[in-house]
Amino acid sequence: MNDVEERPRDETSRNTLKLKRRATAIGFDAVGIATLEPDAHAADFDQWLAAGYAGTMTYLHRQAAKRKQPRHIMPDAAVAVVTLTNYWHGPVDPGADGRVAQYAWSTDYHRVLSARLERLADAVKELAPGARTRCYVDTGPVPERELARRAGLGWIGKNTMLIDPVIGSFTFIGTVLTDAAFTPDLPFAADRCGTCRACLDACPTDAFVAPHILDARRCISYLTIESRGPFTSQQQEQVGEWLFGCDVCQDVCPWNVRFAGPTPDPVLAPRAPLAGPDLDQLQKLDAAEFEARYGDTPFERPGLVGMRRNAAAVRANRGAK
Ligand code: B12
Ligand code: SF4
Ligand code: SF4
Repeated sequence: MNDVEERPRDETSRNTLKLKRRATAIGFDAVGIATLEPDAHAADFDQWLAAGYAGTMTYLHRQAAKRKQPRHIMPDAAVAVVTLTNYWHGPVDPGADGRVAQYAWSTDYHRVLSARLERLADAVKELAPGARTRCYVDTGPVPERELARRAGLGWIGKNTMLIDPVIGSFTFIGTVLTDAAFTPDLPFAADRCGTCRACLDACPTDAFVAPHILDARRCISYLTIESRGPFTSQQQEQVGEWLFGCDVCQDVCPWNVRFAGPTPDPVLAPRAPLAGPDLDQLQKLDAAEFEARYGDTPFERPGLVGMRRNAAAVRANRGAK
């Protein structure tokens, strides 16, 4: 949690302190308050879209205006209450086949965090009766990393991740926009990447065009989760041993290597068939079996067809090895 005054003088500061304590009690690992002025990187975002780096994620084009002007997401919103939730489970065997990104080892985080954010929104309304709130996690036109940076929670690294200097980058970002008054935190101004470029050099597909700029079309996370249809032979090769998502540019980051600690959160505890699914079995599942096993997990996004495609690619790459 950010440093907070022990004896706040005015009601807004007192309420801010109370809200942050409630956030911690609900289970968030860090919380801060962000202002909603226009994004200083709006032009970079436009260039990113114009270069085609969003691939088939056309919703990013549709949401662009609101992302650049976060105040327009919710009329009358005064601030965003921004939270981080650590989901890291510890170091893994980097040579394993059929790897699954750690964020997907447990029940879909959208479900888990949406429920927690609603409880945080209730706390906002208790502290500021009549306040309006809107909760977002991943879905919605919210520039989540930028708001987290503004809320003082960390900096945006060369791998484009929001890095908290204490927790690292294996975190989910969740926000509550509200018209209630809370005291904003100081934005995280420092860039603590320094001369390091470990993430840029480690990316298996050279997906970083430059520091801070990711061509999503080359990113394994995009290929295995967001892209639809069969892989080209090049895409199949790019996927390597990754069945779902990719953690390479976070696994090598010194801020994770040195400081990240496994989450003790029981709700985020790994579920066995998610962390290391049997590829043969996955390819044989029918729609009903897939739904029963993975319906409440991140695998639901690519669905059975996408996961079968991914499993076939990993098996082919394994054979080629
Ligand atoms: C689209 C998307 C993706 C795409 C594109 C990723 C990307 N880097 O752009 C794909 C499918 C590839 C992806 C992958 C992953 N994602 Co994703 N994704 C998103 C989503 C929905 C939108 C991000 C977006 O707008 N990208 C476009 C770029 C241009 O915007 P941006 O990353 O926000 O960048 C801002 C700043 O970098 C700044 N900026 C621009 N230029 C510059 C230059 C400098 C010098 C600086 C300082 C800043 C800066 O302006 C941008 C706009 O405000 C967000 C949720 C959300 N609503 O924000 C989750 C989100 C970013 N993803 C998340 C996660 C967990 C992942 C994965 C780790 C999952 C995995 N293990 O496979 C990977 C990580 C890959 C990576 N290195 O980014 C988390 C990140 C949490 C964190 N601590 O940062 C988010 C926030 C979801 C969440 N609520 O938790 N993702
Ligand atoms: S998630 Fe993997 S493929 Fe995507 S940028 Fe990071 S290292 Fe590269
Ligand atoms: S690996 Fe190095 S350059 Fe990349 S985000 Fe981490 S500190 Fe920054």
